[in-house]
Amino acid sequence: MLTRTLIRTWEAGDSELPAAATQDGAFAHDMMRALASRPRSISPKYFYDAKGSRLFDRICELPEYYPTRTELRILADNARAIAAQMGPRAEIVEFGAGSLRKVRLLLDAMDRPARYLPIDISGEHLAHSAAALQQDYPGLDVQPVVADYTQRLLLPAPVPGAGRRVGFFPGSTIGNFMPQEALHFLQVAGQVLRGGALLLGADLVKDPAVLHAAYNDAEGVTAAFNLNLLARANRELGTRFALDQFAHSAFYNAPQQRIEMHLVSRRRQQVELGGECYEFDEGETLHTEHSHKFTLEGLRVLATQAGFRPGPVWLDEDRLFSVHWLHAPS
Ligand code: AVJ
Repeated sequence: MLTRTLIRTWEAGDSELPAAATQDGAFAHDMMRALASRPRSISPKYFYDAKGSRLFDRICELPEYYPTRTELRILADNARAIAAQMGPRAEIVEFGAGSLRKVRLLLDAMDRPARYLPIDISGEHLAHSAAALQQDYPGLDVQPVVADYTQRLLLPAPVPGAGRRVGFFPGSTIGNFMPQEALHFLQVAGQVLRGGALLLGADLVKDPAVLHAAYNDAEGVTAAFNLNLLARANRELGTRFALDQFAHSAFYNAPQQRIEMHLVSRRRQQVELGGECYEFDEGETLHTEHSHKFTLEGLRVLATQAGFRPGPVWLDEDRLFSVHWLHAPS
C-alpha cells in the first residue's frame, strides 16, 4: 500500500504541483541568498537531509534534550483523553513527520483511525519511517506526502465516511517559525483542518540553563547537526566549506523567548557558490535556527489569533512541555 507516492487529488486545484516537484534548486537559491545578505540566515528546514534527519533522531535520545521524551510521556499519559477529543474514524495529518514515533501513541488509543497522512520534506527518511509504521499497522491507510509544509498545504481529499481531520504538529517545531510565520502557518493549517482540530506540541519557557544544555549537549550531536548544514551544502551544492573552521553556537535569547543557533566563522575565510565568492570575517555567523519557547497563555493567544479555539492542554509534572488541543475554524 505504501508505494502510492503519487497523490493525485489536491484540494487546492490542479494547477499547483506538489512541493516536492518544485523543490529542486531551492537549497542552492536560499544558500546564495543567505550568503549574500547580512546578517546571514537560512531556514532550518535545510538541516533535514537523510544525514541531518538521522542526527536529529540522535538528538532526541540525548539526556540533555528533554522535549522529545517529555512530549512522548505527555502523549502516553493522556492518549485516551486525546483520542476521545478526536472521536471515531478521525484522520491524522502530521506536519513534519520525522521518525513517526509519537503518532503511534495516538493510533494505539484511537477509535478506528480513517487514515494517516505524514508530511515531510525529507522523502527518503519519510519513506523509511512510513514503511516501518505500515508494517506495524497493516490495516491502516498510510499515505506519506513528500512536501514542504512551510510553502503550501495541499492534501488529498478526505476519505468517504471519515471523522474529524486532526492535524498533529508535535516537537515544538512551531517554534522554528518567527511569530508572524507561526501565525501564518496556523491560519493555513486552520483552513486545511476546517471543522477538525490541531494537536500541537509547544516547548515552554523555563530556566535558561536547562534550555542551554538542551542545545549544547556534551556529546556534540547538536553541533554535528548544525554543521551538517555546511556538509550538506558541500555534498549537494559543491561548496567547500571548511567544516573545522566553523563553530556551533546556541544560546537563549531571553527577551525574544528563543534559542538561537548559529555557525560562527573561526577565522576570516572565503567560500564559493555559483561563481560568486563570499567572505566571512572572523566571528561572523550564519544563523541557522530559531527555536521559540512559549508560555501557555502566549500559545493560546497565538492560536486564537489564527482562528482556532483553544481546548484542553496537557503538561508534564515539571511543566517543561505542553500539548494543546486547538479546535479548527468551522
Ligand atoms: C525540531 C525544531 C523542534 O528546536 O528543539 C534540536 C530542532 N535544533 N536541537 C528544536 C533542534 C537543535 C528542534 N525542533
